[in-house]
Amino acid sequence: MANESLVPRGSGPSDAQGGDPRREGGLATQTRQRVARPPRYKVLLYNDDYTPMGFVVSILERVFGKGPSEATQIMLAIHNTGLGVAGVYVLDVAETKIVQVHQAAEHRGFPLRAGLEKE
Ligand code: TYC
Repeated sequence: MANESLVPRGSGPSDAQGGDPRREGGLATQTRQRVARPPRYKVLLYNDDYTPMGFVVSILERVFGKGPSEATQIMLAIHNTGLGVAGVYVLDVAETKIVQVHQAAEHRGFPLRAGLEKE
């Protein structure tokens, strides 16, 4: 019991080298903890000639949680360069955001498109 740490592996300084050998009965059992870092994906928005700027700003605010100023900057960057990054997420979240963009755009009859790119 006294030998059990409440600190999760990977969060203490000694875990960087795989655990304190003094806690392993004298055996130098240095195992490296694998910390899973799921891949992340950029959600891209593409420019088109018909979707109103205000609609793209509102999508960036409502779907991607941007404030009005950042949303406007991203929209203008897309307008000027052809595409831009709306946010970066794990795959299932990124896919859900893309569906939300396409549903909202289709509902209003706008051709706005979104896509994915691995970070
Ligand atoms: N180019 C559009 C316009 O001039 C605005 C726009 C910006 C459309 C970003 C799509 O992802 C987009 N009304």
